[in-house]
Amino acid sequence: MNSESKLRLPPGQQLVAPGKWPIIGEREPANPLQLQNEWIVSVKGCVEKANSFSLQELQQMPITRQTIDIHCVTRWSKLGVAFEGVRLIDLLQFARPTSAAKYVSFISHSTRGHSTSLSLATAIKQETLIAWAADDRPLGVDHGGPIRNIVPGRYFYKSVKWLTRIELLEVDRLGFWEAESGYHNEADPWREQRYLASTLDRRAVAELIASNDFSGKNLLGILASDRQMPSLNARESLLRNANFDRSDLQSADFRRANLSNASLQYAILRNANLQAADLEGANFTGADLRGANLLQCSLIGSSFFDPQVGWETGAKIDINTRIDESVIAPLFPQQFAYLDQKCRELSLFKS
Ligand SMILES: Nc1nc2c(c(=O)[nH]1)N[C@H]1C(S)=C(S)[C@@H](COP(=O)(O)O)O[C@H]1N2
Ligand SMILES: [Mo]
Repeated sequence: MNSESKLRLPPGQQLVAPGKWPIIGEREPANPLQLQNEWIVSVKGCVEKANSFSLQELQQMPITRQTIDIHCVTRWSKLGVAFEGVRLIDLLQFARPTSAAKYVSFISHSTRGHSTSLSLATAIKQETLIAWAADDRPLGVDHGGPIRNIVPGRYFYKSVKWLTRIELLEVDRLGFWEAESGYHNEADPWREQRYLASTLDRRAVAELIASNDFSGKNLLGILASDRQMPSLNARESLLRNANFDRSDLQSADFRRANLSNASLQYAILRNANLQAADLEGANFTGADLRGANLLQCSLIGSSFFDPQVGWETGAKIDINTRIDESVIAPLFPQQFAYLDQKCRELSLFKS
C-alpha cells in the first residue's frame, strides 16, 4: 500500500483486492423486474413541493462526478470509485425543504423496507449524491442500480441501494441496520462509529455466561473476554462487535450466529462449530481453530493474523479444521495469503 492510500484508510479498515467490490446485504430490490426506465425516485415529507423523478429526469439536472472512498463497517475499504449522479442539494432545489426539515431518510425499494437516515445538515455537508453510475458504468443491480444514494465520508450503510424515496423529516427515523443491528447513527469511519455501546450490564453478562446459553439472543457488543465457556451454545445468536478475546470456547456451537466485527483474538475455538456464521470483519488473530468448522461462513473483512506483527500471530488450524476455498476467497489479500498457505500445507481443500 502506498503512503497516500494509508492516509486515506480510516482506523481498523483494510483495502479490498484491486478491482474487487464486495456485495453486502440485500442482493436485489423487491421487484427485480422493475426496469431502469420505470424507476422513480420521489421526494416527500417536509417539502414545499413533493416531486417524483425518473432516471431520465434526474440525468437532466446538473450532473456531478465525484470520486469517493468506500468504507464498509465490516472493515473493507475500496478507494477512489468515480460515482456519477445529481447532488442531493441540487435535487432539493426542486422540492424545497421547509424549515421543519431536520433529517433526511433514504428509502430503498426492498422487501424488508430497508432505509437509512442522516441529519439534513450532515447529508448536505458530506455532499450526498443520488448516483446511477460508478467508474463510467451504470450501477449494476447488485450494487443498487439503477439508482442509489452515496454518502461520502460515512460507513457505506448510509448509502442505500435501489433508492426509491427521499423523505424529509422533522424527527429522525432510524434506518434498518441502525434499528435492527445497533449500527451507529453517525457512522463516521474516522471516529470508528461502527456500533452503539452494548446495553448489557455486568450482572446480565455474568448470568448469561453462567447459563452457558447464548442461543438466539441479541447480545450486541457483549464483553466476554477471558472467560471459561467450553461448549457454549451460541447457535443463531447475534454477537456483532462482541469481545471473546482469550476465552475458552472449545466445542462451542456458533452455527448461523452473527459474529460480524467480533473480536476473538487468542480465543480457544478448538472443535467449535462456526458453520454458516456471519464472520464479516471478525478478528481471529492468534485464535486456536484446530478442528473448528468454518464451512459456509462469510469472511469478508475478517482477519487471521495481525499484519502489524506478522504470521507468527496467525490463527492455528490443523488437518481437522473444516474450511474450503470459496470460504476464504473474499478475504483481504494479505489475510488470504496466510490462510491459503496454511490450508494448502494441510491439504484442506478437497476437490
Ligand atoms: N437496500 C439496501 N441498501 C443497502 C444495504 C442493504 O442490505 N440493502 N446494505 C448496506 C451496507 S451495510 C453496505 S456496506 C452497502 C453495500 O453496498 P454494495 O453491495 O454495493 O457494496 O450497501 C448498504 N445499503
Ligand atoms: Mo456495510
